[in-house]
Amino acid sequence: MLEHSYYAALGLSSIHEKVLSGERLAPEDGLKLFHCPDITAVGALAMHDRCRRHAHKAYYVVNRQINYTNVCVNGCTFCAFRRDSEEEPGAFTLTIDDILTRLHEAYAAALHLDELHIVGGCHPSRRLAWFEEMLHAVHASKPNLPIKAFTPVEIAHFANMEGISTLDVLKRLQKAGLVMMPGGGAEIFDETLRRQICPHKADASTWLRVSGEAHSLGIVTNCIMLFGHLETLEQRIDHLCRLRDQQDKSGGFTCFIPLPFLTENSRLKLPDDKIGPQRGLDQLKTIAVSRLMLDNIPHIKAYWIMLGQKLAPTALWFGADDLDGTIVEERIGHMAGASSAQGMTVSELEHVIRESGFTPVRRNATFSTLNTAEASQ
Ligand code: V47
Repeated sequence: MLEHSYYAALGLSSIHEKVLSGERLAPEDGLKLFHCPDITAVGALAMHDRCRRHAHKAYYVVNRQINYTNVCVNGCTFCAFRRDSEEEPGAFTLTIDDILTRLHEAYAAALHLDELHIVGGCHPSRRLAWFEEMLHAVHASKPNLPIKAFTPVEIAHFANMEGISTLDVLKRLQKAGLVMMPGGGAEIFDETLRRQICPHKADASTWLRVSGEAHSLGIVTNCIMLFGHLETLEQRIDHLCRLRDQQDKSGGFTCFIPLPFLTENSRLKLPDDKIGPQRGLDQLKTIAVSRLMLDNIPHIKAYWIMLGQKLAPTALWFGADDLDGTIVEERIGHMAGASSAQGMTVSELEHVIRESGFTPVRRNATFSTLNTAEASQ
């Protein structure tokens, strides 16, 4: 940990003291950290916090992602994955058999999954009964496999389609086998910016309310922030503080995932000063500030698909403690130009974690740690 005098010279004296004593940072502290040009000073604070929680452990999960459709009514400007209708080139919608086939292929390839991650676009006609049937079918096929599915945005969409409450949707899906929800759709909470990049998507208060409802039922969830587009640093801090406030109330966020915006094939065009090689530093700093601001969320994920396979392990030194997983097939990032692989093997993940100076820890969807013998049952 760097010397107090070093932080004093950077004008970060009180932040340094707060981090050492475990005191909560104020929004202005987060902004100061963002404005600090010395990335190693910010990173060392985040590393201190991360080591206090997780020592030198770095988590990964043996998982498979499945996107059931990319047809979506929301029309978000940043999204290269979505198609507005079934007729548009590149549109796809899977059947339950397609999903089961992908699941069985994973096991046939000797991948003993500890998480099945299922999300999709907000399809205009697929009804809640189909999703219940799909969860039942997956659960019947692999009863011990934790299913992490549907963002708060999808839950709000199902509720609108059925004319029922989001709480009732959650109860029905939980009964059908849902144990955990991913954090997508949060994007950036600021209302003005949301009107620009995702005007038809569930709004910030709905996203937060649905997350809280899930927590009240015992469904743990994740949360994301999409950054590196048109947002200001103040809007990033506002986003983190809204998540922190929600977590104070409902307590069920397990992991925060800062997602850097990938620009290829996106209708959202960025000004030149927003794109460039400096984005790597901004991504590391955002991970570090997130670790320091979100004192009540246990895990910070460096999602290797979006960050890239070089920056994600580097982020373990900047406050992140999780790399996500084997994935197998990824579409949202790759349709937006991600240059990472489609998946990584367990030995690749463990190797990169070890080579980066950390101890690999295998976990399941809800972050229970597994020993290797238990994991491969
Ligand atoms: O909400 C869409 C993002 C998210 C782009 O909970 C983009 O464990 C970058 O939430 N560039 C969906 N990002 C993915 C997601 C996720 C992924 C992995 C793990 C978990 C988890 C959640 O993807 C969307 C949006 O923010 N996204 N387009 C893009 N062009």
